[in-house]
Amino acid sequence: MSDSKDEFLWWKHGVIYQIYPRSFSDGNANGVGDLEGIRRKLGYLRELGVDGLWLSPIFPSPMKDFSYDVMYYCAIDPLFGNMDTFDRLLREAHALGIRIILDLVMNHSSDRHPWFREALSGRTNAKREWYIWHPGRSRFGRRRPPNNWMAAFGGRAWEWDEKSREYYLHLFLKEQPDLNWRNHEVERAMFDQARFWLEKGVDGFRLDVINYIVKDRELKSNPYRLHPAPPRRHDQQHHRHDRNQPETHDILKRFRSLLDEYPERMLVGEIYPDEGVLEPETSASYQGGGDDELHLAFDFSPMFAQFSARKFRRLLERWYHAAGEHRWPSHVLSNHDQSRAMSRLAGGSVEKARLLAAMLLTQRGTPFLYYGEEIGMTDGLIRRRDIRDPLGQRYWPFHRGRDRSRTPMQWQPGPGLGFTDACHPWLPYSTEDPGTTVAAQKNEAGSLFNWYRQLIELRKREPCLHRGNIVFVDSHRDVLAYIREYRGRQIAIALNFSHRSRPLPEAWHDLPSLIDPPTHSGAGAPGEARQAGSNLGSYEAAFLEIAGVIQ
Ligand code: TEU
Repeated sequence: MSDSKDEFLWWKHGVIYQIYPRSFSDGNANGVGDLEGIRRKLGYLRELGVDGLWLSPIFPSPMKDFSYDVMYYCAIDPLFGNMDTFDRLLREAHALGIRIILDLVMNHSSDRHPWFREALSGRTNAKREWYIWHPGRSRFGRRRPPNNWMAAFGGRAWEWDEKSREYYLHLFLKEQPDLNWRNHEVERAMFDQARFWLEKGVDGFRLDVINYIVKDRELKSNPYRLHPAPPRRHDQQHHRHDRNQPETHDILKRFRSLLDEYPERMLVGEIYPDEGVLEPETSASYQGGGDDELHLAFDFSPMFAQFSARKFRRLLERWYHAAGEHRWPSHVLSNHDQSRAMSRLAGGSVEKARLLAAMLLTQRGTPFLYYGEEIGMTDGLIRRRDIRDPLGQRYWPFHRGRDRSRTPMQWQPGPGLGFTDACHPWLPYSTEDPGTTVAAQKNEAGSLFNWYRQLIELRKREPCLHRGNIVFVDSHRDVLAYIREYRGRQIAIALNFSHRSRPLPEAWHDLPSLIDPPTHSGAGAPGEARQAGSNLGSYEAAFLEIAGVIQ
């Protein structure tokens, strides 16, 4: 894949936007979002300025885990549309310069997938070894599972099949049996399915829990964590043997070769760490030497961070160090599994959300936005009877589940919020406040939506921001300060994480602002010195020009 100095490569220099299809836009008034709904919003996505869409799974599924339990990998669930709707969406997106990646769940299938049904039919069936089976161990005359592995969604990771008298492995629900990636037939079948989508023109894949796919050959038990994190027993273990096995890298190398047969396709991997643990080095390792495994890997450190300049500097520096020069970083603050950054980090404050957006969109590496982030959607308050997520159903009230970050997109004030014409959306709205809608924010110059649009536009316009180096600058403890540089052009960015006024780094006092109006405080037109001079206002983000022209 070519990457000449000036070429704008969508997945590297652009911005990617995650859509949870059930919740983005409902095209057929049944309360659940779909592909036709997404198609109708392509104009909006172009206006926002994103270059690629990642669609959470749209494959046929019994929906135990909302399409992360896949029944057929090469079809569309009727709830979302059909192959014609998909083809039309892809064609129209491409015509607008928007790429689409799909969410490939390679670790497990649904228990209703024909492969698993065959595997269940008996120990000698040809598909039996496509999954992971074990007769169990006997202890004091009682049958026990082969090891202590726990499922992420509750209980043991082993389910007893009475008919064939063996356990099968499932790291998530028992309806999501794990595929056996030590069996090359599985790899061949999965790669064929990936090829099906690549041939259609799909621009790549987000790979679900890709670091889980290979398990310890001897199925050794996991060690326990010294400080267990209740309530999930799953989190009380170090996941040493049920994920991150070295063979995964070989599989990814082969997958990358397949992708490279097609121009400008991309793989981004979900590298899930032990809950609450920061492991950017592990994420980066799945990018291999930079061009032979994943193009991008998620680092979830910001999901476990606090709103603090020092903490963000530390975790960003660690991520950049782990990635090195040869692997391209990526950045994400929210997704469909975690509390939204607007609630988790910003505590509902639009000012803080603006600061986080400024940070996200001026880093070195590909930014991922999560639908609704651009209008400041908060987590929904989900009542027990409205819980749809299996994690929440199992662990409520200790873990209220992931529905809170999957509530319908808020398009416009009024019934259905422009999301649906049905009486009831599949999940309640997080708010019906007219101000937190696309329609209201489009018309308001200083809105969060327009701030995102402005930042994305600036990032695209400035090679410094989408491809330059980054150097952090020592500053006040509440200020995150850094310089982006590309071929002699330099931009200084200072982010005040405090509600109090804080000093700018001294050398930057008289620099002209790059944006107009510069931000919600410290006004001044482009080319003029910021009026605030030496201080940053409350939660201010300053963009300053150090050196002008590209050499
Ligand atoms: O998520 C991986 C995963 O481990 C999380 O579900 C995690 O357990 C949860 O967020 C609690 O912290 C991926 C998908 O993103 C998720 O939606 C799927 O449910 C899961 O895999 C199974 O496919």
